[in-house]
Amino acid sequence: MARKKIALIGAGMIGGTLAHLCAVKRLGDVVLFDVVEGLPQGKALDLLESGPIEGFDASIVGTNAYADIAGADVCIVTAGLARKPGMSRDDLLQVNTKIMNDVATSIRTHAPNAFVIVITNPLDAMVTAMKRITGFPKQRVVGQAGVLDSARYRTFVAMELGVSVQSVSAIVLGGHGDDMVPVRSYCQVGGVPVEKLIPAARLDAIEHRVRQAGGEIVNLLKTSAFYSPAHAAILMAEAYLYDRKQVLPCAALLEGEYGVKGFYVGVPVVIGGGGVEKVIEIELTAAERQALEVSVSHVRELVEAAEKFLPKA
Ligand code: TXD
Repeated sequence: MARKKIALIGAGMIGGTLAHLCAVKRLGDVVLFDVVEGLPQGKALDLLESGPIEGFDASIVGTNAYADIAGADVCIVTAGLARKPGMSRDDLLQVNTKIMNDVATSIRTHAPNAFVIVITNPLDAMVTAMKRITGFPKQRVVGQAGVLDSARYRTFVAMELGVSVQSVSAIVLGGHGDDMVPVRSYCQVGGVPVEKLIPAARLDAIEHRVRQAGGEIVNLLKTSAFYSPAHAAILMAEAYLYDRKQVLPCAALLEGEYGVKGFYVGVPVVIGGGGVEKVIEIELTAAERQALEVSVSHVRELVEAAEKFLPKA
């Protein structure tokens, strides 16, 4: 049985971390692509040389040639500019939409059967562009945001209560913007609704921090988060490669679910060998439903703004 092949498009902070995780988790052979010469080759060689120490023997290739991603089973896309302090996710729209157009065209040509996970910001517009340009079925194009955003929610609730993050489950819905929707009514600590354990005012503050969590890291690091987004995307890749049927919040193309048609929105989905196999619809409180509508309206504006940078459909 051939090893799985994982193509990482973008060899920056997240791309390099993804390659590292693929190697240590033995997910398969890795191709690390970037337009910058030397960057993917250097990271790939450095990682390859850690193989004898760590005990992995996957092929890890760094390249500037798209032909090397041929036949990839999974493509994880981080190509683009990262957000700098003071820059909104939306500022990145024009430049990253053009990059996504190139990347998607190349994936369509060289890896036509791949499961594609998009990470590049602004996420909702980038994943939409990827779907549009590749023309892949919706099951095979997904965006990573919700796994990370809900991990942040879990982290902050666990910190508040002094309990293990493993005891906290949470979902964040909507777009990957400042109006994402941490769903309080589904957040639980060891099966206990979080509202029974943390006063509403504190939960308001925690949820505000979740919505601003990307910016909090940017302010500290002067660039965006990379460990946690990489781990989140790897969890999604594993669910696909191992046919886990895992329920994860991801940006998925909605066709009527949650009253949304034709837009990528963060919702709980089942990821297995068929890709995004199912969208799970959950009942929301009136306030949560309204917050989701606001978030979706911003996704719509963002996607429409990106349209003008894409070739005509
Ligand atoms: O949860 C999420 N979805 C995110 C998304 C969380 C954090 C950061 N998120 C976004 O991911 C971030 O705003 C960026 O748009 C991407 C990648 O973040 P990263 O920190 O890895 O950015 P880097 O280090 O700048 O890496 C981007 C690489 C860099 O090496 C460029 O040379 C390369 O992308 N690049 C390209 N690669 C291939 N093809 C093209 N055209 C290209 N242009 C730039």
